[in-house]
Amino acid sequence: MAKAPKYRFCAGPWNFSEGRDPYGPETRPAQTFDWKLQALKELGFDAMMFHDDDAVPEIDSKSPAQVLKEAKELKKRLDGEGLVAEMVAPRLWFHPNTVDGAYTNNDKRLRRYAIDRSKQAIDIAGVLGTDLIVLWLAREGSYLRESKNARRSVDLLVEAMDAMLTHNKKIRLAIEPKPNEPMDHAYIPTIGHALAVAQLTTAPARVGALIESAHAILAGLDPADEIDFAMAFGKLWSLHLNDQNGLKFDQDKPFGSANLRVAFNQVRALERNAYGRGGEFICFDVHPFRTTKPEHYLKHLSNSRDTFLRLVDKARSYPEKAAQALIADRNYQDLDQLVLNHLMGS
Ligand code: XLS
Ligand code: MG
Repeated sequence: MAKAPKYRFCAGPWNFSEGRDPYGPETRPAQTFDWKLQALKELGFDAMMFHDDDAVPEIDSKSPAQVLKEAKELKKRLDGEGLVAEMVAPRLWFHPNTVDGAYTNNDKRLRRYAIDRSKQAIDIAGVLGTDLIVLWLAREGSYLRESKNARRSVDLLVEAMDAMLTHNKKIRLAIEPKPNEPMDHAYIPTIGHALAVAQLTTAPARVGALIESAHAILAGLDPADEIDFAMAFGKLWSLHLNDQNGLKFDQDKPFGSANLRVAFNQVRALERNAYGRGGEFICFDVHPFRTTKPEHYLKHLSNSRDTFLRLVDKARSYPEKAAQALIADRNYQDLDQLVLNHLMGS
């Protein structure tokens, strides 16, 4: 088993969310960007991940020159705090132009908006010093099957990615699949879909993936298998660890909160593939519970990291020999118990 380097941790400003859900308002005060930067410092995290408008608020109302100026100011602040920008993701699901999708919108003019905004996100990433662009394709899918042509949508996605890859020959695109929510069905629901689409672009080597645990679970898959699959192609460029209790709305629970064994297997997959060797970060895309009080604002992040690190110990102390003997004997009954005993600490 290749040894993974020391893990480095990352979170985004949206991970300090305020508790709003479709049925009720915020339950915690909004914190400023500076407060969030300090929080990551306090946690000892190494990086921040950004949507384009996390980096430059109200981006659509600003000139390209103003956007770059603000991105430069942000870069200075990050340098000052010793934090790096892990990625930039164009937020293509908020603006009225993206109501019916971004790259796969049926209206050509609105598709143009999505591509232009993505190019601007790439420029921001350049200023922030990261080559990683994350594409969570939130509204690329359908609410009703007949409203869009799924075959044409694949072409449109490839066209958009080609435009981005051409705009800057150094960037890498990491597709973050999610099978549903907000859409009924998304066009890129799994890592297999993401890597297949990568092959249709003009620069397949620069198109990879980001796995989010909850999204894989929502697709009915085991996130550990998704990690192994992506890493077999050398294509896991980022990771959003969290947890999800079954097939319902995206919960973004702390890592390991719903299923410790599934979390353990993700850590084992990361360890056996030496995730992080290429400089990749462990990002937690987790949210505080709605009930979380303001004084516990950082707990979902510190707890996720604690669980992650304890599971790294568990992965490294896993009784591999005993497990192999049980596998050779096809004694999966006792293999199952060996895993449970190991996780329970005996
Ligand atoms: C939402 C996604 C989102 C992305 C970044 O479900 O996880 O937070 O990670 O755009
Ligand atoms: Mg995510």
